[in-house]
Amino acid sequence: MSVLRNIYGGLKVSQGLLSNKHLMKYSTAASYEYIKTDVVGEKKNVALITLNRPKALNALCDGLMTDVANAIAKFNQDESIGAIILTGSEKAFAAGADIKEMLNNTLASNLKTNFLGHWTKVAESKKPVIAAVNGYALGGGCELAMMCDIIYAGNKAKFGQPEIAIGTIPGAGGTQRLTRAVGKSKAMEIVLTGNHFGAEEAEKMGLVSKVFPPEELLPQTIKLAEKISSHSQIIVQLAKDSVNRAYETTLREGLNYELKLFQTTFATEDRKEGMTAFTEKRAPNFKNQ
Ligand code: DAK
Repeated sequence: MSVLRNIYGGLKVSQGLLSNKHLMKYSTAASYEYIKTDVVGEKKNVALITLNRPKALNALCDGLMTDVANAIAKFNQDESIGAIILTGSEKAFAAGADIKEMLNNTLASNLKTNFLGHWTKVAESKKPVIAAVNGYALGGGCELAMMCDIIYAGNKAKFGQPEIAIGTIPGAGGTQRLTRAVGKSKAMEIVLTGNHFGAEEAEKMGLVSKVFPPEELLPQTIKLAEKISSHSQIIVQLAKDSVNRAYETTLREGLNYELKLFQTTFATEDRKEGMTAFTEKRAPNFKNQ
């Protein structure tokens, strides 16, 4: 188990075994088969979901995605949580949907069961979700990362949409979110070849915000999540909603939507508190009201 460099001054943190006064195990009542959940950060306001199916490189079987959807729903209801991190292991964020599980599916069975329909829960999270990607993020793994709001990556991460090589196409955003993120030519190259690409290339394309040495990835992601969590949760929610609108609409309509949400912030106590704190030269005390 690699020891991560600690961002909080001297305490040691082991990936997947987060247990000191800054990193507290989440409710023991929450039991999941394929993921681990923790609450981390100085103020214990960051949720950490770790995909934990190591023998299959975190292949995203139905049960794993059900666990992820349930954990995200649970953390969304928890007022103490300001942001959620989704991560995997040093070898794999996730090597895609579980090929063995879907091997014998048919069109009829897919339609009848709405196969993998619950994946949308990640993208629907009200609270920001940050992907911390080390290792493989392939197929559905890359799509899962793209459902998150921000992607940070370790410098050995490998992204790709290799579905074409197994006789299918991306089904959870690999032709849509990817194209919006990196443009048509790059997306076509990635989807039509199935080639893997590294973290630095992903950053250059705009798919990934920042790249770190693998052992620094999680501490840096926690730091980012803590910063987001320090703001008013309701204002963060509006800001996230407004950025997401840019993917769905024209510029004119998007600007209109943004303006309305900006004006709406003036109906909140937190907007008043934020501006008052600025004029009084003190830190704001947001109440999520
Ligand atoms: N599914 C099932 N098992 C997998 C897997 C996968 N995607 N990836 C790896 N594994 C398993 C391997 O079978 C192996 O298991 P055993 O043989 O030991 O039982 C174990 O993990 C270790 O893998 P390898 O032996 O292959 O390890 P290597 O280091 O040699 O290679 C690799 C690592 C990541 C390059 C390789 O495993 C690989 O190419 N994996 C498959 C990558 C892939 O093709 N991914 C795309 C799958 S299709 C949708 C949502 C999502 C999707 C579609 C629709 N909706 C919401 C509608 C997504 C589809 C996909 O992702």
